[in-house]
Amino acid sequence: MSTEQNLITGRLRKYHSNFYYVEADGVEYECALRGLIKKEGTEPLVGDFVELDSVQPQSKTARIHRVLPRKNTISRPKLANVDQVFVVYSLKEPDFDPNQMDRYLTHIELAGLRSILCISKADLAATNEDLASIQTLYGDQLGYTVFFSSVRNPKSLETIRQLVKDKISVLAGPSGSGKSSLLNALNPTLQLRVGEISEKIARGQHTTRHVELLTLFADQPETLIADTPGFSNLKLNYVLPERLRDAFREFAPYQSACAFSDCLHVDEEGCSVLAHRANIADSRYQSYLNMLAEARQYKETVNSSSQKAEFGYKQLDRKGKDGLRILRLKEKNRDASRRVARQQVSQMEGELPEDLLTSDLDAD
Ligand SMILES: Nc1nc2c(ncn2[C@@H]2O[C@H](COP(=O)(O)OP(=O)(O)O)[C@@H](O)[C@H]2O)c(=O)[nH]1
Ligand SMILES: [Mg+2]
Ligand SMILES: [Zn+2]
Repeated sequence: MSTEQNLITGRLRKYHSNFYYVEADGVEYECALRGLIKKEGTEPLVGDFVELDSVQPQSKTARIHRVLPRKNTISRPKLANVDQVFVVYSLKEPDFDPNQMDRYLTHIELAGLRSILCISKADLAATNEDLASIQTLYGDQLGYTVFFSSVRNPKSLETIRQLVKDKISVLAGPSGSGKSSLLNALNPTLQLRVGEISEKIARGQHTTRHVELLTLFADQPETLIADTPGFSNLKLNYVLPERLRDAFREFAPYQSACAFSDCLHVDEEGCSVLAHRANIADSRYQSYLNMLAEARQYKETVNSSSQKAEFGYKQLDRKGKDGLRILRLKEKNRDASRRVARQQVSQMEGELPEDLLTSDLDAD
């Protein structure tokens, strides 16, 4: 392992055309990947700390030798080691859509990350009541940090400036909500493209755009931020119903009093959440029902694949001849197939479902 002596550590900042760009000690290295990393199953994500070998200071090239352990991951956008996600939704153009916003909030909650609500284009608000009702529900009742921004009002950007300091932040939200404009307003030298029709529509094909961690302020090297393309159709079809339920903070004060511990608060007898339904915002409950339908579909696919596993073992057993041996084998195999099924469930329930990992960085 003589090559390992010159390992240096850096952070993966972007991925583009099969090259990984890693910042280490203020230098950006264009990196390839050590062949075995893919086989070992940990492909680097933007935000990862990585060890580099074959470092060539003149050409600023290197090779990613190893991905260091991650603090967390999120699948949409695809990033590792994130501190917080700004969920950017506009009041108008496009119209405020609480159900879509709840999808993002839930997705982020399930990834174990903190979300901050940025309600953008506040200059387009019809009335102050529009703003106040969002603040009441998401801020006062649900406990999110909520703020309103407008690029036409530089003072409104102060909150962002303070919240991002020395953190890794992500801006997420639908296309057109003003994410890139916000970053440009904070730092005009970024010159991010604004107001463009998504590339997919413009070119009539699926174009993958990659996430990049930007240095927001030249004098704050620790403040990194990722602007992301909007995502349409964020489905919660990767989580089991009970985990989804637990991601709804407003159920927490009541659900321990439900008659059944697996209560999903839909139509069950003795449901304490339903008894207190008047305390839960209609839009939030509707968001929950929408996502629950997807989570239930997901549960069905998990169940049918674990049944298949068990069925497969039984078929094998029937081919045997020796009765007693078969019986013993059956017992053993049933345990094994249950174990496989359990593993499948826990893998699928993990924070990074494989299907979301592979192809989800596409713009709307
Ligand atoms: N009125 C108003 N328009 C904005 C504001 N921020 C962005 N926009 C406009 O919204 C459109 C989409 O902005 P963009 O930053 O590209 O959104 P992104 O897709 O989320 O990055 C552009 O036409 C911007 O000029 C704002 O605070 N107020
Ligand atoms: Mg943008
Ligand atoms: Zn209940």
